[in-house]
Amino acid sequence: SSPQHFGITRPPSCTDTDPPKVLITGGLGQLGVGLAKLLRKRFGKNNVILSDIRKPPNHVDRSGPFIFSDVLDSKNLREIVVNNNISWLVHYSAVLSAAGESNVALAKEVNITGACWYPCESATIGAFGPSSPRDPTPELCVQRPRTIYGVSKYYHHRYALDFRCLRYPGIISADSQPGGGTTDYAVQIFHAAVKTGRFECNLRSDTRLPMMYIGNAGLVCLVFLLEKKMLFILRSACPSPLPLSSRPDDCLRATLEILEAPAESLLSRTYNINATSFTPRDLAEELRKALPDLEVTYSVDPVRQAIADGWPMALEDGSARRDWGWKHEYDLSALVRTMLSHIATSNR
Ligand code: AKB
Repeated sequence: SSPQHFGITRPPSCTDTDPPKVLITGGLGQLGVGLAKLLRKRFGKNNVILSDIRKPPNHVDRSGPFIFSDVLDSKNLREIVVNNNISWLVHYSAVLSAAGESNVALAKEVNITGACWYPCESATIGAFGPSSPRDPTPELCVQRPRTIYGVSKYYHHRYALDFRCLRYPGIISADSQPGGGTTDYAVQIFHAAVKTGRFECNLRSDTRLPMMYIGNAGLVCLVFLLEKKMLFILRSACPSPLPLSSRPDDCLRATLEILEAPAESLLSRTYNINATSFTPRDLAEELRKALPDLEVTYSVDPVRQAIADGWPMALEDGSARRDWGWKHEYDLSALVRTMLSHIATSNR
């Protein structure tokens, strides 16, 4: 099928005076709910529509509009864009890497056919393959991804879409769970560590992958401040300097920054972003500083291991730092302290 832009030909721009009307597809995955919350605060709750093919679970913020949208149904999408005067379209629908390998037909549909419409897309380390340099992986290099998930992220080069694309590392979130990915272990281990003190990891202990934190530590820290007894946790939970505002954390901030960057500063349309990079062993060691009895065993899933072995170990992100001032704030230790404090608060 040929690409269609639904009339969205202008890239997003922070010089626009009217707030954008935003549609987020695949909004109930790991990233969409947090992004909707952030964009609603910035542009008004009715200007950001979260969409998915599933019913939102109860914990999802219902303060703004939620609608059904199926990225495989171009007529449905066209109607949504036209009826709601959408000007920014953030495409988060995807079947993740390991799930994609077990259902290639579905991944092709969602990740390739479903991605051909978008002026603004997200991608991940899955866009690279074993023939790309892995440590660090530059912005411009041989890609040749081996998974169907990766092929689909590469496919946009075939279309002359005017869009902004971020290549995310594995994303670590406290309040949303990934599903069917290769980097999922790095979220699951936190919940298992707190709940049972044990975790069985499906990647080898020395598998190094790039990772990034998503969350809103500023708000959490403020909550802690109100409860004086939690002051100690506040101090150990936040990276320094303490983010005592509602400044969003790495992944959401990067997303907002690229969406709002002046078009003329973007020398590229596709950017790698990097934060930290670690192995399951590094993560377990860092977790043991807070939970010394944590036991981690390894039962390698050959599909996930083969995917991880062909992915970047770290991403080179000099262009994002140069063009729109990208700067990460969460290294491994800040990420672990913040995740643990989030999980502790939500379990109280
Ligand atoms: C996955 O593991 O498939 C995703 C990704 C890194 O793209 N989290």
